Amino acid sequence: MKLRGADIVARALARAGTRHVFTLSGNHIMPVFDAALDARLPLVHVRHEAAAVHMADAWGRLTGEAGIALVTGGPGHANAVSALYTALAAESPVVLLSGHAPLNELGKGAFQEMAQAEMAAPACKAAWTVRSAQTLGEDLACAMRMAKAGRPGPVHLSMPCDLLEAQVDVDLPAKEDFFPESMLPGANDEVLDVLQRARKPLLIAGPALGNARGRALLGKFEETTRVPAIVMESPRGVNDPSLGVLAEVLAAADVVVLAGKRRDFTLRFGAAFAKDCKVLEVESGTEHWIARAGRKNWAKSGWLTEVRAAIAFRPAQWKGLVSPPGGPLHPVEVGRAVQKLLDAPQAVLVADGGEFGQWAQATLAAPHRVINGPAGSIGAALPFAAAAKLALPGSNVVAMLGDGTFGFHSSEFDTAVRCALGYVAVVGNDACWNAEYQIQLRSYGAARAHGLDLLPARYDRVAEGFGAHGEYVERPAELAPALDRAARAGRAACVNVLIERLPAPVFRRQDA
Ligand SMILES: Cc1ncc(C[n+]2csc(CCOP(=O)(O)OP(=O)(O)O)c2C)c(N)n1
Repeated sequence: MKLRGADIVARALARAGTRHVFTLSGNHIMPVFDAALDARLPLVHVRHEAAAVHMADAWGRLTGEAGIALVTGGPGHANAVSALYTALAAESPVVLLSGHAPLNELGKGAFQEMAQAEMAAPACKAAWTVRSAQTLGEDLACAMRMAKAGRPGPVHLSMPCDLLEAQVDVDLPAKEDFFPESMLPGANDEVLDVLQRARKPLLIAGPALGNARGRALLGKFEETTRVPAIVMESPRGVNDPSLGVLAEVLAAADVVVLAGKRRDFTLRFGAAFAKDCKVLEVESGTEHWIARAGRKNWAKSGWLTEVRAAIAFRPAQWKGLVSPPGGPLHPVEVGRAVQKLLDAPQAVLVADGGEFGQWAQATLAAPHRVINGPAGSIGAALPFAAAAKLALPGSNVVAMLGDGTFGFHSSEFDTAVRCALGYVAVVGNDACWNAEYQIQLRSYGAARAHGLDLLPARYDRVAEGFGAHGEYVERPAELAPALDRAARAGRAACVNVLIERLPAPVFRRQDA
């Protein structure tokens, strides 16, 4: 069948079941925009290329499908690359498709010519440039398979625009070519034997099991074996406030299985465990050996209860904590009010930013969570929330973000309004890049803290300017009604809350 290269791309994406393409237009990819019409491929046009990748990332994490971002060559591609790092660290299946200068002009100074695959490679599982229109479909299928296979992650494909315009005689890949073969049982029962013999075993999973499906699997494993199963996906590692005082019990474990979890900085490269603790690293087949756990008998002990209590630990005084009536609000009080929106089926919590993001993770629980993840990169909250609303349209989606973080992708309120994506963004406004300010206070002292102030800006009005709903909260009594109005607004909303400039919590049980 004779097809234009761009039609191969659009039809192949449609055949793979792609529900949304997150994109920002540009010369090199306009043929794909054109081809998307006939292929009935829905495009979500965003305001910055990094937002397209962040949306594809959240889509990948929430649905397990490869999230597709489509951007133009050169500067558009360069803008997109920074966001790949977050997807890589979060082990999210993303395919970044970038337009590219034409092959027949390379080396001669073509418009926006750039070594794109080389630029993306450090933040990708694989990155390459398509060499022939004939292989466009195959290359795309391969990229989608690679993004999802094994430990998921981003894959980049640069598509020279002369190939997108070329007419070739080629068949599209078959539907099954876009999906990895089901994982073979990799590890064997050995891991289970070691766990069975341990007194204080732990299973620590990496971010790829941090989605609802992964957490359900781990919950079942924990129920069967009474081996505590924990996901670590925060840049604060064992000090992740959503894990309470886990650090205290971690040192008591005698066997730790790292299931697709790296022994990296988040575990202090292994120093988080006792010296004589046996650490097993299991890279593949995790789901299979977890599923086989039911075949064995498992002893009961108080260890699971002890670990669960450590994770659930929050300072007792938080319960009665109230902010001064005139404000600013304490982040715990913000969390308490926001939790009501998340106590709903399929609700999604997005947490991003410095200290406020950590407060959010310490105080809030939801069936789905999308956080900036081990990359520790701030800024993705609004694109994440938009993609979450596309993935789970009937759900409450709440994004908690710092005021500094708001600025990275504030124009995504335009995308949210245009695409009718009604999430609630709660901005913790302390007029500061507080996480870095806290570093200055700790490391250099108050007299040398400088350069990190922000204006106490009206982010709610910025959102209103894009047609979203805005709320401004100065006093504690205003918060609950503002959240309620925001949730009922029927469109994206920004609740701008003036908060105290506090360091994120790090728990010790003696604080109880
Ligand atoms: C892309 C990126 N740039 C810079 C940083 C460094 N950084 C981490 S937290 C933070 C401050 C965030 O400020 P804000 O969003 O206002 O949250 P707050 O800490 O004030 O609660 C900065 C600059 C980062 N992690 N990622």
